[in-house]
This record gives sequence, C-alpha cells and structure tokens, in this order.
Amino acid sequence: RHKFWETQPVGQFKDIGDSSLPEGPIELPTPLSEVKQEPYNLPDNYEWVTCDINPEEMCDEVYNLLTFNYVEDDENMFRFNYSKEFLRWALQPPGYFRSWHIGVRVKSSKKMVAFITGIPARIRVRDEVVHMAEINFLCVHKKLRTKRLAPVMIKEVTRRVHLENMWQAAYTAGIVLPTPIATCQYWHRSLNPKKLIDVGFSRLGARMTMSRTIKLYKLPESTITPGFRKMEIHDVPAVTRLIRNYLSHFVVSPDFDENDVEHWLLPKEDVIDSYLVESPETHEVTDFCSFYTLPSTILGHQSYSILKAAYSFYNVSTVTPLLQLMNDALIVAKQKDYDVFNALDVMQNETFLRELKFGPGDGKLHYYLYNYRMQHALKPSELGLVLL
Ligand code: NHW
Ligand code: EN5
Repeated sequence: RHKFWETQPVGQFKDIGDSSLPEGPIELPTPLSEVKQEPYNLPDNYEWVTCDINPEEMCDEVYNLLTFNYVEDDENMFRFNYSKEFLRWALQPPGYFRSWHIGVRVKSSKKMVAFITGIPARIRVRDEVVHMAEINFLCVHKKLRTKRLAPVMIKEVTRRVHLENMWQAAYTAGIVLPTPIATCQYWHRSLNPKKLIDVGFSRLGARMTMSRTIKLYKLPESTITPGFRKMEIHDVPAVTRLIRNYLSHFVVSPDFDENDVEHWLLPKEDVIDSYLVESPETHEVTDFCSFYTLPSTILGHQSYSILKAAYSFYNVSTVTPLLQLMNDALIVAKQKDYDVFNALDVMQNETFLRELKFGPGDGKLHYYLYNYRMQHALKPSELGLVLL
C-alpha cells in the first residue's frame, strides 16, 4: 500500500502493538563517509536548487509555488498562504542550514516546481533530547502530481540532514502515513462570524440567526488581565524559564534555549504575536500566550480573497487561569482584525476550547517522527510541540 514509506525507518502499521520493539531510533547512524555524496537523480528535465530565501526574487519564487500549490482543505475552498516574511522566519531559526531549503526547477524555463525544507531542532522525547530536523513545506506543483517526485524530495532532504550528522526528523501532515505518534484535532473560534459564513468556512447553526451568531461570538473591546502586555526583548530570559518548565511536563516537546525563544517567540508583525502577564506587584512574568499568522486564500469567492487566521502556538499559565489568558489572546486577535483563531487539542488546550466557543473543524493533524519508534501513540494532551 505504501510502496515508498514501507522502505523507510518509520513505525510500520504491521508493527503497531508489538511490545518486543523498543522505543527509540530504528536505524543506527552510519559513518558520514558512507552518506551518499551526490544528490538523488531527478527526471531528466528537472534540476535541484538550494534556495536562499533572503533575496526578494528567490523568496518570490518559493512564495508563488506555495501560494498556488500548497495545502488545501478537503473541499478545496481554502489554501494556506504563508507570507514571505513568515517563510523567512520559519526557515531561518538559530543554526539553520541553507542546504536544507531545497527547490526543483524545470531546466529549460527555470520555473520552480517543487520544494521541501528542513530546519534543525532539539526535540525532547521523554528524558532524551534528540537533535532532529523539522520537515515542512513539501510541495509539488499541481501539474506534476502523482509522478513519485515526493519520495525523491524526501530522500534528498534526508541525505542532506544526514550530511549534518542528524538522523531523526519530526513532521506533521493532514493525511495518515506510517505511523502517527499522535493525531490531533483542529478547533476554530469565530472572530468575524459573518465573513466566515459568507465564504463557507463555517455555517449558521441550527435555529440560529446571523444577529444571534454575531452576538454569541462578541468579545470585550480590551483585554482583562492586569499586567497583560506584548512580550519584549528583555523578557527573553524570564519567558525561557517559564516555557522550559512548562514544556518539561509533556512527552514530546522542543528543548528551547534563550536564542530559540528570541527567534520563535519575540513578536514579529503579521508573523508571530506574543503576550505575557507581568505581575503588577512583583513584576514577575507569570503567564504567556502566543499565536502565529497564517492567512488562507479563499478560492473562487466573489467578494473576499483572504481569510486572516491566527494559530495558537505556545501558551503557559502559572497564575492567570489558562481560560482567562486565552480569552485575552482572542481579544487581541479580534482587535487586530483576524477572522478566526485556530488551535489544536495539544498540551492543555482542551481545558479552554469548548468554554471559549471553539468548535471542532473538519481537519485533523497527524504528528510523525522519522527513525524514532514510539511504543504507543500519544494523546494530544501529551504533545508539547507545535509545528508551523
Ligand atoms: S504536510 C503538507 C504536504 N504538502 C501538501 O499537502 C501540499 C499539496 N500537495 C502536494 O504538493 C507538511 C503533493 O500532493 C505532495 C505529494 C508533495 C504532498 N508527507 O510524488 P507522489 C509537510 O511538508 C507520499 C509525506 O506521487 P504527490 C511535511 C505518499 O504517501 N509523504 O505524490 C512533509 C506516497 O508514498 P507511499 C507524503 O501527490 C513530510 C508518495 O508520497 C505526503 O505528487 C515529508 C507519493 O508521491 C506528505 N505530506 O506529492 C516526510 N504526501 O509510500 C519527511 C504524499 O504511500 C520525512 N506522500 O506510496 C523525514 C525526512 C528527513 C529525515 C532526516 C533524518
Ligand atoms: C503542516 N504544517 O483541512 C500542516 N483545515 O479544521 C499541513 N476547516 O480549516 C497539514 N472543508 O472546519 C494541514 N470550519 C492539514 C489541515 C489542512 C487544512 C484544513 C481545516 C481544519 C479547516 C474549516 C473549513 C472547512 C471548509 C470545508 C472548518 C468549521 C469552523 C466552525 C466554526 C464555528 C464552530 C464550529 C467549527
């Protein structure tokens, strides 16, 4: 059934429940001198390109490929529209490798037709920190689908990760592959219900009018928690301590240091928003919340072309109840004109989703590890990891 994935060091469906197989790496590292030195072969008319997404021209090419060919919902009504600034942020964390930003061009026209990326990350699994790649933005142009180009892209990024002496990876997908370490549910909180209904993102509930629906989702004009403010650069040490301690409670999570927190959590306009609670008495940082900005193109609609969505990222509560903290996050997202606030049921998110009027979406997100076997699938609440 999975001609490609059956050949890869990932948990296989046939091995589910086999308690004789230990948790941990499936294959041992090979000496670097034994890693294939040349790129994998592409069909004749295509060539590899290592992408530098800093110059506007190259970033434009990647942006356009993704804007017209990346992930859609199951009814092809919406397509992710990552911004160029978002892509630069997502692909250039501390210690990134340019060689892991891989494009494929048509030799004759130089048109970019496929893409895949990796970034380095330290991921903790139980009590072990593993140096991994996070793989994302796998995309093949719509006109070149089902020609088995994806397996070549995946083998090539794997080869380049191996060349940096890393042997594991983490990735997420909306489809089931061999085999998820966890399966999470997307939840959506309407901020602009009229637009969401107009564009077919959501529907008017049974026995609901538009005006009752608008009233149902109304939020206060301003945030409620005293000391709630935007994160600033001088907060990096305090936020790092807060988040490291919080993430240590999950089975799988990133191992963030101060450099990572500065990169991933310091606010960047229209990319990443982070807020914290500084106690008005002690000036301690006690709570934190964050969301990233990922608009979707609305496909074939008369009056609207973009859905502005916020995605819950990392949230930590020690004093302010998580429910109240996330309600304040919804209030800022509404102030900033987002149409919807999305979240997965990871970490402790289940404790606020229903109460804050999130509803389950029609999409799931499956989490995977490459070359790392898990004995059992995790519950979403055991996952402390959010990928972009
Ligand atoms: S998930 C988003 C993936 N992208 C999209 O959905 C965009 C729209 N779709 C496309 O562009 C986030 C194409 O449909 C793609 C497949 C390119 C998806 N992950 O070329 P063929 C990520 O970026 C397998 C993994 O004919 P295609 C995460 C499929 O099961 N495998 O298909 C990426 C089949 O193999 P099988 C996927 O439709 C993680 C084979 O590809 C997949 O023209 C990557 C068919 O290939 C997916 N999302 O192109 C893995 N979708 O065995 C990283 C399909 O079943 C692993 N397939 O026959 C780790 C690597 C690093 C290790 C380092 C140590
Ligand atoms: C790798 N980083 O399906 C990511 N989104 O629910 C790649 N549904 O937006 C993997 N179909 O339910 C991505 N509205 C996998 C996800 C791909 C995108 C996707 C889903 C997630 C989504 C929306 C729109 C559905 C349109 C028709 C949805 C219902 C909202 C409603 C609001 C009011 C309360 C109940 C729910």
